Amino acid sequence: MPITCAVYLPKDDKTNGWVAKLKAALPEAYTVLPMSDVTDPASVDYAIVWMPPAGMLAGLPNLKAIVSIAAGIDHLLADPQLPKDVPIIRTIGNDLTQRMREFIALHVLRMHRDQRRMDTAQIESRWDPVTVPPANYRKVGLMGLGNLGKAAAQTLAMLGYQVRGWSNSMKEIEGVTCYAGAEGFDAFLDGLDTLVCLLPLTEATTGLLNAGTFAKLAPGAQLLNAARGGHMVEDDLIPALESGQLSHATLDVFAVEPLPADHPFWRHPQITVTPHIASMIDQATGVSIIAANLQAFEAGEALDALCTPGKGY
Ligand code: NDP
Ligand code: OXD
Repeated sequence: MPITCAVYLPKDDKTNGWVAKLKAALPEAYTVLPMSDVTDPASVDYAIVWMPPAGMLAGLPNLKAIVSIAAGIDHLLADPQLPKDVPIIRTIGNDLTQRMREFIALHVLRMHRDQRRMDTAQIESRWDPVTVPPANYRKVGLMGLGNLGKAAAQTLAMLGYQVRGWSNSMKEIEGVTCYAGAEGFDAFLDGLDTLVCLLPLTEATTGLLNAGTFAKLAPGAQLLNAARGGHMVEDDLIPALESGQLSHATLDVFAVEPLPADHPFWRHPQITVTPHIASMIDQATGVSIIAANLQAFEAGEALDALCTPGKGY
């Protein structure tokens, strides 16, 4: 019996690219096809998907696992008809962690060193020297200490920042002061100069970046959200920037993506917008991770990428 893998991404050309590369990467025993070509839903063993429409996965009665073409699984859990007993395998790996390390280091440094001011001065041919304190004077806090948050925290610690981290369960990470749970949240936030969000989007983390949270940071603090748009109450951001509570925000993720052209974030001088590219997966990397995960799962091997049922991430 072939092992059938059906692939879905919202754009057909993307789906076809993933299908072609997965076919090339997997042994002959695997049949890979676009979800739109499935004629017998009962034959599908694995659904490999990004943002499937609600109900699509419920229509596949014999799934062995659902593969998220992303580290986040919120795009699956948003489906009220998601089959609850089918394991979910997320797509994580060293390349993706490395890309996130780079993105976080780049933008924490850019905000700390006031690079936007230099960029603006250059456009105006204006010599505008400014001095800022070095990293060891600055407190940076990472919300989320999973694959990505831990690596980002270690990178920032290496750069000399005073680093704090916050997670569900208490961690021990060299060079990082750790806090956990709702009871540790205020102490974690207290007086931070930069707040970085690398949490999964769950019921408990939705809207955590809000006016109340911003008020606990140092005046003029900086915000970096590279997790999900749903973590931030978007209406609270511009008032916090205009009151001086925040001095800059760098946002890679938004409530609505792509960010609509008339959204005020695009033109705000204290906001940097990037188009959800912090650790964007490329097909070659994604395919090699997914092909290895599928074969390990078929062989009954333990997988770091397997989500714990009911945990929500
Ligand atoms: P992990 O699942 O490895 O880590 C999640 C971390 O968040 C864990 O440390 C977990 O705590 C913590 N956490 C979860 N819920 C809470 C809570 N309620 N309170 C406090 N801490 C909590 O995720 P990754 O690091 O792999 O990825 C994080 C997110 O980053 C993804 O879910 C995705 O949304 C986003 N992402 C964004 C990308 C981009 O390009 N912008 C690219 C890739 C991912 P504990 O360790 O105790 O379980
Ligand atoms: C992810 C993402 O979750 O790219 O992997 O956002």
